[in-house]
Amino acid sequence: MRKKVIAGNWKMNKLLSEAEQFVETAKTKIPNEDKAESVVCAPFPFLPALVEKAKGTDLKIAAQNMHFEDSGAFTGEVSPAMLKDLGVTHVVLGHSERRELFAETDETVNKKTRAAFNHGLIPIICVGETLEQRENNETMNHIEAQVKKALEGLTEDQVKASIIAYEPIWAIGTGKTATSEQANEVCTHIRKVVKTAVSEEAGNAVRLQYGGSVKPANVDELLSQSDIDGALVGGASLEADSFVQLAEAGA
Ligand code: G2H
Repeated sequence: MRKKVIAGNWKMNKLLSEAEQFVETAKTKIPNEDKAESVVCAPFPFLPALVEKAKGTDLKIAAQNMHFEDSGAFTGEVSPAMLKDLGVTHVVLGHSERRELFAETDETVNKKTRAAFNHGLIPIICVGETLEQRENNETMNHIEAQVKKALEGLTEDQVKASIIAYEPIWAIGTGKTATSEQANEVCTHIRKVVKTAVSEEAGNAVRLQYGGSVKPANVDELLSQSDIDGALVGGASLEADSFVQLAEAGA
């Protein structure tokens, strides 16, 4: 059985005091780590304080991006070594907003994925198609290419430890959720791609999240699907009570 993983992606929201208040409220209410993993993906400036606040609890703190190099002349960037040093456990890579607005490519996502593992961080690798690609029946091919490139060069154990988030771009922050069948169909395909490209075992172990307008009202149905092992949640993760409800759905 794959353990469910619920990750709240705050994007560029909250101030430090609000972020700390959230963690204070959520940290004792989320399910036991043995039952489900609960992760908060916070903006960089909040990470040290949130890691400190969540210490000793089942809540894990993640970053929303990072650079692939260890250090160097990369003004404005944050390295995997810095994140690991802070106590961050996970990092979101290749979110569609980063691909669309900040020139993230399949190649940089692959470099970042490898760098994450080199520093003991678990990547949450985002893939997804545009509305145009869906309407042109290009979804499966597009997702397959994104997944294969993201995982290139990883060991089988690293692939097993990876989390891949399927986020159809047309469903992000739009209120339009993919139906649970649509979401599961793509997740089943991703698992098949991993089985073929890496191994049967890796395909069975890799955890697949759905993301795109997930909320307490639709999370149960999405999580009941055969190949959906969690959710990456934006808007509905901003309130602690809503995040806790989502996390409980994973338990
Ligand atoms: C998709 C998702 C979180 P939302 O971007 O990654 O956001 O749940 O607001 O659609």
